[in-house]
Amino acid sequence: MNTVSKPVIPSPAPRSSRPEILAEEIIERLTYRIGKDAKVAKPHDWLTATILVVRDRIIDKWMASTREVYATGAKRVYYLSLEFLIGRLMRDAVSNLGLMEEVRDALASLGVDVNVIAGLEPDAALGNGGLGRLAACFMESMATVNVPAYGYGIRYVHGLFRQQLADGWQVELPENWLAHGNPWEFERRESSYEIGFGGSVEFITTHDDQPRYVWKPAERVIAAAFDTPAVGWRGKRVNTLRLWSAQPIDPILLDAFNAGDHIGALRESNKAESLTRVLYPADATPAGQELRLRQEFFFSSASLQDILRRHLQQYDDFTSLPDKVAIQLNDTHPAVSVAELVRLLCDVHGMDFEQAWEITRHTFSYTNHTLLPEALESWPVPLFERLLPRHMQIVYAINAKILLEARKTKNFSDSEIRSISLIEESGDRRVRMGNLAFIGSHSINGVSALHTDLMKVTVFADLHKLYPDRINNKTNGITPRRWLQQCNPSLTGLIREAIGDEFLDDAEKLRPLEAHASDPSFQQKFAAVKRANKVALSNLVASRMGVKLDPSAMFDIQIKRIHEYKRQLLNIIEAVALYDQIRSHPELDWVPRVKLFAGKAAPSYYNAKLIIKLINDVARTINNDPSVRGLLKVVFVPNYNVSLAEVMVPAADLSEQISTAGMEASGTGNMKFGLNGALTIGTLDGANVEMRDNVGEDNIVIFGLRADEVAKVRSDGHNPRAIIEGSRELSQALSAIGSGVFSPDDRNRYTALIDGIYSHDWFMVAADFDAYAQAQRDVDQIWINQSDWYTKTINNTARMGWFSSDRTIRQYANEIWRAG
Ligand code: GFP
Repeated sequence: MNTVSKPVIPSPAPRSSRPEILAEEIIERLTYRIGKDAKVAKPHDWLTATILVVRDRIIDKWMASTREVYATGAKRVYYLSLEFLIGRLMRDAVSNLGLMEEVRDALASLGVDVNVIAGLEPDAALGNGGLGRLAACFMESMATVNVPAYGYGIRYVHGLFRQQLADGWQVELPENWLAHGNPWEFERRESSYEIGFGGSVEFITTHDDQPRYVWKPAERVIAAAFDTPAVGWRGKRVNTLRLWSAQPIDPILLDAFNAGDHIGALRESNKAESLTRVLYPADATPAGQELRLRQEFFFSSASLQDILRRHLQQYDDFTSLPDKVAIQLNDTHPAVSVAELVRLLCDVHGMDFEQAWEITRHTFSYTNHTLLPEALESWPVPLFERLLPRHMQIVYAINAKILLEARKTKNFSDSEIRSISLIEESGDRRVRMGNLAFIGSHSINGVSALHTDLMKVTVFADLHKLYPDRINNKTNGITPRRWLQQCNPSLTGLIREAIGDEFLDDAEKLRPLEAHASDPSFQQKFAAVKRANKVALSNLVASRMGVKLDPSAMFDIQIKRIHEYKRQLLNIIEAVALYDQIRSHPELDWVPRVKLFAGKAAPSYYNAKLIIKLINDVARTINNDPSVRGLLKVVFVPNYNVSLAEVMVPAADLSEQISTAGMEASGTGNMKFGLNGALTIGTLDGANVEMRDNVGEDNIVIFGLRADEVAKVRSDGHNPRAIIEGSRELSQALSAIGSGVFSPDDRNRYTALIDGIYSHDWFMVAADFDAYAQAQRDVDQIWINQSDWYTKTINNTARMGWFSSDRTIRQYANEIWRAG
């Protein structure tokens, strides 16, 4: 008998958060962890030391949250996303722990300004736009509403490129967020998995006479885990964001090295590491296709191996997987997971195909973020087959099963069969990842009511007919912690004064603010907060760009990825038309406006980059024209990222949400602006529709064709030339741009761009122009009556609570995951 009893390991003593204790600990970390004397410490050292102290206060809660799931057997949610657009973390963590004042005081006692060091934290820009930012908001909300969750993604060494402007053109520079190390993350060397590519598949019979397929990959890399804690509001729960980094199996080929081939000795190692080196931008060239598919498989396989390992450790077998595990596929990027889970269950764990397929389908759910056909991923069959030969077999096996079922049970016609097939047959044969994600999931959700309805009749019409119960809607949301409390502390303070603190825990409790919407003294305070935020943005613009803005002008802002369907072009053409009007009618009372733009264009997206150049060309002309008398300014603020959004959103008077109806799945910027007291000018697209329903028609300015009208115009045959000829303002603006008024150095620069509007106008710029211009003049009329303006904008803040991502996550948890 073993007489040695197990030692009782004590938990660390709870830590005090009194400022003097925090200050002591900061000095301690600075000295012993960073190895710096306080006398010579640089601001970055203070930042790291502070993060380490805050992090310790998170860890206790993190461990408790993890232990609790093991103890209770609660279901775990896994959010697989190729993108997490996190931004900075310190303010988020400190504020969610309720330690803002204590940390500020502790640092002040050491002569350090918290705002200065918080501003040094690099943005973790591991995403392109709304999709990645949604994943970051969801991580925070899952912890807030107490869902045991893991985010899984890639630890890109270089996040989204840094954007600079050179003579008004976008220039992409590498981003280096890890340059000073990353104090938030923990490397988990023990959690690493082998990931294979290429090679062949063998069919063997095991010693117990079981037939099995064995994939013999030609290449292997290691996926190593890096964990970052995700803290919920009031620090109640801490979840894990696990990001994978690729590492070589052999760091160096010593034989080659010793034979004098020093570069060749590192070739394998470089190849492995290049897998997770850069975030691959959306809409990029075919050249990067293979890398992108490799990234997708790499992180899917690593995540699934990790999920199965954890499940097996706790539950012994996989039949309980759908009861204990929910895996959400964020877009099609992780869709190869469907085939990978079947492979792992069958080939590695010996399950038969039918059972593996049932388990897979009940475990996955899929979120679609776009209806744009070009954005629905598909891979050339030869590429897929070469890189993932076993998965190709599984895709064919799934396809055979589903197509037979459709033919037999639903009598599907040939054309319906073609449209639900996992293999695209027209032109080059391709594997359709949208169909794979759909077929492999028990729930498929859109991200706004309109988008979900359109999914049913467009991209997934036939799959919806086959599985009518699977498509459902989960309208997006944003976390009010980052997008109100942290980015707009003055407004938060003002709201607390007016209606108390309940809204901090439940954003829908902002409603009582409605009672103050018409109160002149509250309006004055609201306006003062807005003005201070506009001054802050003006200071940023002055220091970065040397452009002076007048904070009493209307700040009219459009910030998001640059894309033709998002219609920055419509906005800038309207600015040109307004410029003409101001010059032709100096006698009228024009409302002074500053039109601000920010956003990045995918490096290979020529028209998007040209639109950036156009905005800058127009800005230069208008801003230097004395006859405008400062009534109109146009500014493109470079290097849009989460931190810049945190300054621009609170400073907006007018929010531009003007996509071609039917093309923006949801939008989430629209929600951020509304929450921070901006009026929206927008089309009935994406979540704008639900915003109108929530804030009321009087509190939003809607214009333009609706989604069904856009579809009709397109199918009936659109004649943009006739429309342009019928609109004096539009035709003048287009001919000014097209003929080189704004580009005297290259008169033909915009000819093709403008010709596109004349010839097909796919994005309905001409079709919507007059309605948009009229809506802008309506906005001016509201602005002139400032009391009316603030009634509307206060109502926006009051009624935006439903768009909290806490609500969205509760719906996912109750209706899809059945967890939490
Ligand atoms: C995409 C869609 C948006 C949607 C987000 C999140 O984001 O309409 O709001 O995903 O669901 F297009 P972007 O990359 O366009 O920002």
